Amino acid sequence: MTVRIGIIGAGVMGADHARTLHESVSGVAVTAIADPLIERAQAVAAATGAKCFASAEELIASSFVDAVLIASHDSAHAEQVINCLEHRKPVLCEKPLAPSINECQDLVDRQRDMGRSVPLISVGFMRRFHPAYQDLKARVEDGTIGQPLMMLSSHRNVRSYPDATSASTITNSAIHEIDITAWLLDSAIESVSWHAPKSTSQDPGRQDPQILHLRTADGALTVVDVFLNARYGYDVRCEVVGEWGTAELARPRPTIINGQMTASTQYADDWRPVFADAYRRQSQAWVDSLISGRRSPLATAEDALQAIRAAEALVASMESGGATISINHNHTAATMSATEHKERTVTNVR
Ligand code: ISE
Repeated sequence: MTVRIGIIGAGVMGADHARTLHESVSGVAVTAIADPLIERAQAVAAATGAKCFASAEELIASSFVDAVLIASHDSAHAEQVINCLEHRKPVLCEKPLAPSINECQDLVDRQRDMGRSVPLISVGFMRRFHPAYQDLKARVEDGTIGQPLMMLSSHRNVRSYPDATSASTITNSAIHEIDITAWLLDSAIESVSWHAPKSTSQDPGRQDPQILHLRTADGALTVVDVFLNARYGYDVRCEVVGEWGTAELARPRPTIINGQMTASTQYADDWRPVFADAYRRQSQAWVDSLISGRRSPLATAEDALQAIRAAEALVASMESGGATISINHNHTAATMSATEHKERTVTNVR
């Protein structure tokens, strides 16, 4: 069986997903690409012979498409996922599922109301498929380092993408750290706080870097620095400190160059080479689940809702100058406006 996939968004990630699916994933054909910039869609479609659409709606409705991968702007995700649900088509949506609690809660509710035993929504928190993160999780679970006490993480990009804000640093980039913390420690994030060191002169429009504190239900604390204009290279670090040892991601050192009395290694320019294998394994796992009819092993809409709750709480902490904000995961945010949510959480300052 071949699953025919339509990709929405022919930007950096849409193009990357198309290449990965076409060249490295079995059981799949990329049959459609949609982008409002049709030349962009055509450029991505060239290698796969996919049909091009100028609108996401047409692609989702197309009889050439069995399942949809969404790699459009974060702000378009919710509407496009709803459209996939209406057409009963499985969808892998890039993170964040949507940039607000209300939208994510709405998607969770709509999917639940469909009453399907196999949910349609999967979310692209690809780090869960990165072999080194999986090994780290296994070490935490098998007790090698004892009870995890804290996690020290860094998320450093060479340069920020255009039109980003201090808040989207959290909802678009730090959301990876939020998801990986809860997944690795197998414990929901219960409270957060946001801190600002001196900001770089490279990006005057926003606070960069940012320091985030994420406290999980079992009391562990993750400290993350997110620095989107770090310039020196794409660099992701993670060390879990346990009661009698630590486990950390090895720093990427594919080659060592020796010369001029110096040994040096190179950094990637962005996340794609670093996580190429994770993207491939995630896509293969998704396609395999579609072929077998089993539940997708990817992050769920509920996982994405938990992550955006922590992200919104961090934005609220930012807006209140660094207060500690509690997160209530039992709360149905669908009934609250974003402002009400912010007010409610800010009053929960410890
Ligand atoms: C981007 O959207 C990603 O998903 C990357 O993994 C992340 O490193 C980057 O900061 C985000 O902007």
